[in-house]
Amino acid sequence: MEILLSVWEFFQNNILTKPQFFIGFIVFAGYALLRKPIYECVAGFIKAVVGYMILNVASGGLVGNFRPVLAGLKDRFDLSAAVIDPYFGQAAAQMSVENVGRSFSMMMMVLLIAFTINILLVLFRKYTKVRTLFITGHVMVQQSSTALWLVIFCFPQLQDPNVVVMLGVLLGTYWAVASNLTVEPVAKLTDGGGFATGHQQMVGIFLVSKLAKKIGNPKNSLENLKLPGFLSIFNENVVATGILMFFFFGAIISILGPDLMHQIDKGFGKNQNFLFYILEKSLNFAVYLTILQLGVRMFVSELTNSFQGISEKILPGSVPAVDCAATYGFGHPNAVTFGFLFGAFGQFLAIIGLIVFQSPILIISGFVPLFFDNATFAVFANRLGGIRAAAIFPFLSGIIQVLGGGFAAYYFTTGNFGGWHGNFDWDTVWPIIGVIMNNFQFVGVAVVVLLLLAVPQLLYRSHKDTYFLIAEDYEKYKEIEAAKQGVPVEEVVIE
Ligand code: ASC
Repeated sequence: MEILLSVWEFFQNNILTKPQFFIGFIVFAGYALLRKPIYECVAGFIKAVVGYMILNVASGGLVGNFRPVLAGLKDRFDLSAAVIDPYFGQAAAQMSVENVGRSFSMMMMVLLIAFTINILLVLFRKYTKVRTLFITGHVMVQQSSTALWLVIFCFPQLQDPNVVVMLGVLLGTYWAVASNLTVEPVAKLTDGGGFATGHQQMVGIFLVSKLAKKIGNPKNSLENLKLPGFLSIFNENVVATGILMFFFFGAIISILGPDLMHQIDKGFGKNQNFLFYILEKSLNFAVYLTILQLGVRMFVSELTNSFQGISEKILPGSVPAVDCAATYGFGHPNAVTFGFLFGAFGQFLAIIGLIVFQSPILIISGFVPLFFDNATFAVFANRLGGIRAAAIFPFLSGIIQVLGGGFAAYYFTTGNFGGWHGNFDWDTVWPIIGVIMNNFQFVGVAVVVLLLLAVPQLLYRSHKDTYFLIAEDYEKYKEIEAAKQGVPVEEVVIE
């Protein structure tokens, strides 16, 4: 047991929580299983690791650059507010756990059990209908932390080992089932890209992909937008992002003022002009988005080529579920910015609502949910329902994030420690799970797990003939759809 634990600890510290190595080793193993020569396995490992590290530079840059700006609003107005962001949420969850005298290190065992449950659900996919393995390590850590507090909050008397086992089963089932919901949307977006999303808004992606068609028309997408006259400069992603962010962050940074910015941002040089500081900061957004796309392209192509080895030999028919940013390279580049801005409108409107209606808790936008959830929704919505859907869904999501996150921060009391997880699924699905657990205790947990397990069964029933095929052989899937539509494969319409 001791040895097992230290092996797991090593794995967790060096590989699982460093997704670049996790994905790198998966690529290496995948190529090895495909019997590629060793030098190709090594080359694949390096390209995947470097690609992922480039993605990390970009998402870390975005988060590091813009999170303090939003959180600065809290200091500026001296608010006691909870920031809805997974980094703040993780810290608040840890403080909550320790505040009631419990050990936060349980989180490590929760991860182990949850990951094992996910593997088992994929191994028995014939019965469970689960096709996806969630491998986004840093997100798994954040989610284990928040969920650990939820369980301790709902079951204060429960002994540590029972907490760990119960939560491991619950969380592992959520990872498997929710990422499985993204298989069809991601396959269609990426034209059989060979991956799914394993992140923080998986149920949201499913909802958007089901509803987008009803709200808009894919023909009126950002790709087909022809802007007249000077507006045509917005067709170029770097220009559009640069200008929009200049006004967006310009407004917020001006409200915060140069003095506060000097305090919260060491990158703001003493002799730098305020306007040029704002310009540099806003244009950084376009810089990171460009880097992000480069990194994504690199690791995604390695991962999808090599994962065939894993899905042929070890976990038959499985698909890796990875960071939401992996989808950005397959949508219109402006969709990402679009989603962020409309999400921000929704969040700001909802925050004003909290103030006007004197909510017992106040919320400050966190950058991670605001950007990564809503950008993701816009990428899917634009493809399936055009610009209209790409505006409406992030806007609605922004409102839901604030109201759901506000409720959760209040009900589960993490607001007292300044934060809540804040990503879409954690403002919707998880608060509901938490309330059910709190009211119905063990019966509630059992009902939630059973309901979750029923989801892939229902999905399977809705298209039995292509359910596994869409993940295993997208070309074959397209042929079948084309035959159904009575058209050649080149003309098949995949909705
Ligand atoms: C998260 C989180 C991040 C970002 C990143 C997006 O939820 O913790 O750092 O989103 O994964 O690429």
